Amino acid sequence: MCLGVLPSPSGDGDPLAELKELLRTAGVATAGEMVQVRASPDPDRYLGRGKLAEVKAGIARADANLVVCDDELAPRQERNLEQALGVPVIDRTAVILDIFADHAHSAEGKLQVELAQLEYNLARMRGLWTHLERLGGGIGTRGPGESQIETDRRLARDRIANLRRRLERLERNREVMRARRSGSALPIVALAGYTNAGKSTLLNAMTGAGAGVGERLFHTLDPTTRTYRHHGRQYLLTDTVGFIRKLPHQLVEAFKATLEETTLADLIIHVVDASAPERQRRDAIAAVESVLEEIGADDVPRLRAYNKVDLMDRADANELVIRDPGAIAISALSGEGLDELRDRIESAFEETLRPMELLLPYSEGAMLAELHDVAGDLEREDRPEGVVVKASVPAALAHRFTDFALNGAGAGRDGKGAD
Ligand SMILES: Nc1nc2c(ncn2[C@@H]2O[C@H](COP(=O)(O)OP(=O)(O)OP(=O)(O)O)[C@@H](O)[C@H]2O)c(=O)[nH]1
Ligand SMILES: [Mg+2]
Repeated sequence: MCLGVLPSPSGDGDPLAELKELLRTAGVATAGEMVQVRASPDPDRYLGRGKLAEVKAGIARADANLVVCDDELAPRQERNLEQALGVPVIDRTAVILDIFADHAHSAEGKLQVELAQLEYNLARMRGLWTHLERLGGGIGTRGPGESQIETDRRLARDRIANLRRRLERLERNREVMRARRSGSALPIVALAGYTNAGKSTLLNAMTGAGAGVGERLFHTLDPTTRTYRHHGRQYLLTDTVGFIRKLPHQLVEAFKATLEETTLADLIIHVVDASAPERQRRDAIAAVESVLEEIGADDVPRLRAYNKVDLMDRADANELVIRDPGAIAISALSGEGLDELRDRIESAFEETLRPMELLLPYSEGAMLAELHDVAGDLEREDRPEGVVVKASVPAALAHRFTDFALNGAGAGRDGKGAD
């Protein structure tokens, strides 16, 4: 049974659609739902008293064995609701944590989820984690006795400290990898967006990678980075965990390191599911913007890509882009708009490029290969003393080639093209 509180009657769409989708992903079937319109949830019981009786009758009618609320519940609300309704009550955060627990594959992802779960449980003095499917299967979850709770809390705190240490170690490894990556100074493009927007599908379409794609929520938890070439130049493209409205705070904390991949990018492509109903789409965009702000990525240049336009009327898709200047319409599935996307990414980096004319002796084959990677297609002319090339080199890398520069072009302090 799904419950929600809305500040005002919903204009369009189903206010509990996302919660039901989350539950489906967690393997729980929805037997019924109820929404109460009130300024804010009741601080003691989430819903008003009258509504509670209605919900209780609804539970009996639908033979439901679990109640899920679309907001994060205070421990007190949860306890009172369980008492009043006679079935286990969980909140949106618990559902999301459960899905993350199921979808975490890498060592780091598993530790991050466990940390988030422990902190969530510690705050509500619950016993150790009980898997949702078991709850859905009807096993009650009355809390353990007082002394058991105390032991659990101490164990949980020790475990939290231990997890934090291990995550810090993993993060240091990740920093080394990042440094190596940025040492190559290839442009880094990060995909960000609401869960299910099509980020992994886009990564696959752009790079030929085999990243997992799923029609359920939060398919991807671990960041994946792949390369692609456009006009000869190499780019790094990173796909990472999807965002959601009311993303549990514990998860943003635990996944900070993973989410930081996004803040290190030179450009963020904000992938939007254009085929979603207007209101849902607007909420999703706002949720992503606010998480980006929270993780400190709001000053990274951004390009909004309306995906899944293959599912829409051409006119509706055009309208989206007209109303959101600078945005682009694409379909990761059909490939529509992807050439334009590559061009747009390229031009975002063009401003950071510096034209150079170099003379590379034939003994510098490795240098020529490196130049090709960072500068893409080259204009070259073979001469007896070496190859003369004209190339656009990222300003940050120009110093690597200045020894070979002709007529002082390049990394000189002429201010031209710097930064
Ligand atoms: N019709 C259509 N479907 C798409 C398109 N892009 C993605 N999809 C579908 O949308 C669903 C979600 O795609 P994913 O690529 O897994 O989405 P994601 O953003 O990586 O999702 P999370 O990893 O859960 O955050 C899948 O069923 C895809 O096949 C598109 O351009 N058109
Ligand atoms: Mg994905």
